[in-house]
Amino acid sequence: MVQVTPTDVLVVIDVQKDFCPGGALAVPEGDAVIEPIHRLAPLFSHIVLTQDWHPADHISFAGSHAGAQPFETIELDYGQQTLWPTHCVQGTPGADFHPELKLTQAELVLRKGFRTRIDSYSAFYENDRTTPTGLAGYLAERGLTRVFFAGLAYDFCVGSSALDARRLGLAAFVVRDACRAIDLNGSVAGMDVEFAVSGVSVISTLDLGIALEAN
Ligand code: VGL
Ligand code: ZN
Repeated sequence: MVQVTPTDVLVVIDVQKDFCPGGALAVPEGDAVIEPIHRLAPLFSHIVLTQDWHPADHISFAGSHAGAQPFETIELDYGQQTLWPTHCVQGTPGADFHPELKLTQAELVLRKGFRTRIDSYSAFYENDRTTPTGLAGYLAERGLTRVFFAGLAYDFCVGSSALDARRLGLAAFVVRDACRAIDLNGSVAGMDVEFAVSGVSVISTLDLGIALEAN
């Protein structure tokens, strides 16, 4: 069992229409995270939402590179970058939070990936690994030191965020059954290993005392 305390924060990553079935970059069963997240939410005194928020000509879109296909990897000045279908374009319906997600108590909505030339999987640092989003400072100033993650996708934005939380010296918990994965070229297994190496705790809603229908 893990006991949630008042200085813990739940960070809900990218539960947006484009990452759910029918969306531009649909994660298998992406919308299935909503129910467990709604069950988790009342345990937390603080909730932060992230929103993937790209300009239409974003560098992570296959369409921004002549001859490139979605899910290919290319080399950019900051390293390897997977190319994605155009998704979560600023102000489009696909960038909206899933309409069934009801977390009006969330205290911060953090947008990321808004710089044309850098992608941002992590809620803390963009993919150049140096440009901060401001979330580390926000959590520090508010005295929030343990971060619980849920949402989409386990192997990209949830995973990168949890790893960065550890690098920042925060305790990081990923609520596995409140996440769904893309699973591209072994990315789930790779993330599992990185979590183990970095000290990210992978837990379930049951560890937080929640019995889901699906458990
Ligand atoms: C994500 C790929 C591209 C995510 C965002 O939220 O995991 N994945 N943009
Ligand atoms: Zn994105």
